[in-house]
Order: sequence, then C-alpha cells, then structure tokens
Amino acid sequence: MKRRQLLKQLLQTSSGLIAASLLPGCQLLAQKVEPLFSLDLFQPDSRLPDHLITPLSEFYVQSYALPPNINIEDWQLKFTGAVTQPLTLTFKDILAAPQQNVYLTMECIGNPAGGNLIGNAEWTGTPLLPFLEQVGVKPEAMQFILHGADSYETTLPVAEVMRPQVLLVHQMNSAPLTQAHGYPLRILIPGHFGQKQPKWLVGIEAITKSKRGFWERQGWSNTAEIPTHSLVRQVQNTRVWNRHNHVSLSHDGEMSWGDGILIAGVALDKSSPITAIQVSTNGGKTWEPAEQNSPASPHEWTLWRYRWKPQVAGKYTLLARAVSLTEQQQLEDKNYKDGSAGILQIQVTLEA
Ligand SMILES: Nc1nc2c(c(=O)[nH]1)N[C@H]1C(S)=C(S)[C@@H](COP(=O)(O)O)O[C@H]1N2
Ligand SMILES: [Mo]
Repeated sequence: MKRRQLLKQLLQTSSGLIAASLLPGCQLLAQKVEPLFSLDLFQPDSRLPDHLITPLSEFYVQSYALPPNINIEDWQLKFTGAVTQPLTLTFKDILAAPQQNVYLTMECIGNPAGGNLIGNAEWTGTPLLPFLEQVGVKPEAMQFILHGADSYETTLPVAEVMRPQVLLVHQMNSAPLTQAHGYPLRILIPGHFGQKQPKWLVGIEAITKSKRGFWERQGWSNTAEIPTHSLVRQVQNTRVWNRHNHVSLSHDGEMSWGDGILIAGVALDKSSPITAIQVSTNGGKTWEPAEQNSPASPHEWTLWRYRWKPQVAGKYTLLARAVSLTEQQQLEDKNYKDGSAGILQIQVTLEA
C-alpha cells in the first residue's frame, strides 16, 4: 500500500485515534463543521454563554495504543508503593464516595497553534485526596506514577497530586466515559496538558525517586503546564482552525461583511483567570480588546468575541492573544515540546 493510501485509511478509522497517535498533532478529519458559536452573539443585547461544551463527536482522542476493554466487575484501582496502608478500590467504592461536577478543558500538549486537539467537558467524580490520606503517603515519597490499563504511565510530584482539585472521574457530560475517553475511570489533574491525565486508570503508585512517563521520556515537557493562550474558532459563521485559516466574505448578502464581522474564540491558562483577550486585524500592528466571559473555574476555557467593523475591502491578517495574571501570549512558540502557545494567523479576504 502506498503511504498516501495508508494515511487515508488510517484517517478514516472511526475513532481517529490511530491516526492521531501515529501522526502527532494531526487533525481528525472534520465531518460537517457547524459554527461553534451562535450567530445570535451578533445581536447587541446578547451575552456570551457561561459554558461551551464540545460534542463527543468532535472531542479529540489521543491514545498511544488501542483502548483496553475493561469489564467493570473486574476493574480495580490499586494504591501501592511508599504508602503505609495499600488500598484497592472497586468501581462501587468510587460511586459511594462524595461526587462533584467540574468543568475542565482538556488539551493535548501536541496541539499546534489553533489546532483541534482541545475540548471542554463537564466531568463527574470524586476527589482523590481522601483516599491518599487513608493510605498514608510516606514522607519519603517524591512522586506518584499514574498507571493506565494500557500500560501508559505518567508521573507528577506528590504535592501536585495531593491537591483537593484532583479528581477521579467516571462521567463526561453526564454520561459514563466512553471507551475512547477512559472507561471506567480517569484522573483529572487541573492545570496540566492531557498527557498528565491518564485514562483507564488502574494504579497510583508512590515512589521515592523521580521517574519520567511515556511521553516525557520522548522529550515532551515533564511539567506539561498549560501556558496562557487563545485560539480563534470562528469568523462570522465559519469555523477556523490551523488547517482551515482562510475566510472569504462578500460585501453583500446574508453573511456579508458590510454590517460587521463576528470573531469569536476560546482561551486557556494553567491556573489563573484570563484577564484580557486582544484582537488584531492588521497582523499585530495594533490590538483591540475583545469581550470575554469569566468562568468560575480557571480550568475551563474562557469564551470571547469581538465585533470587527472593517471599512474597506482587501486582505487582512487576524490574530488573537490572551493575557492572564502571570503571562502574555507571544506570537511564536519557544519550544513546541512544552506545548504550543503560538498564535495562529487567520487570513481574511473581504470582497468589494
Ligand atoms: N491510559 C492513557 N491515558 C492517556 C493517554 C494514553 O495514551 N493512555 N493519552 C494522554 C494524552 S497524550 C492526552 S492529550 C489525553 C487525551 O484525552 P482524550 O483522548 O480523552 O481527549 O489523554 C491522556 N491520557
Ligand atoms: Mo496529549
């Protein structure tokens, strides 16, 4: 088989996960792409929604191997290593613990500027901390290894995992996790890229020295903290992303540019609120403030919109950058293996 044919076949696999794992940063081929934001946002009296949930059909899947097939009756979560009292939990134990819902945006560290390896969901689960207190983490423990049933592993410092925000989750948008997204249980470690959040979680092991995980051994950031960054997702009624960043608008007609153009997107930071979104329609020469919502959790993406009122036809380069309490997004990526924080350039042609 020719390489092109092979790629085509891989891209057509239903879950897209083989494609995604063989070709880092590769986009799942879009079905019909609906606008992400409602054009009602164009009405002056409208407001940005509080949450924007990524439909399951569009939520990226990134798995280094095929997903394991897990029988819920056999599934166990084992706490081992440098702990005083090793513990084994069944799925019933997880459901019997206090439950909470959180909105959290998951993004792959391999997501290029403006890419689609990002999605937002409401997750349901229980905090990990009480279980760790129950097992008694020994003072000499330095890190935890988080083990997936597919033999995936990643590590984090003890203090990072022993935060009250760290959750064991079994539902995504009020439905059990699908097999591709980690059924029956995954861990959420807020502030970090997806690689630190194992799916099909089966083991939490305290270790007394440091170790690198699967992707970290291949040079990806060992801290994998999410930088301050913004992504343009829509120009008028057209979705935009890294592989679809040219938009042409006519002067007249229903979706013309004559009455102004809606630009909308999302922004994310590791742990602090997004304080400003700035939009440039001239390739970065000047910047204007966009309007944003203020999610209760800094781990859910911030939504923003900007009304552009161009006066003359022509070609424009559109950029959006995010500012948080700690950082301002830069134009170029410093090191893509730390996660992309670069800015995608959107080319907009306004016809006369
Ligand atoms: N067990 C396991 N967990 C995993 C992975 C994996 O391959 N195996 N991939 C990680 C990576 S790199 C990312 S970006 C997220 C993706 O989560 P999603 O597939 O639910 O979007 O899962 C993470 N958790
Ligand atoms: Mo990832």
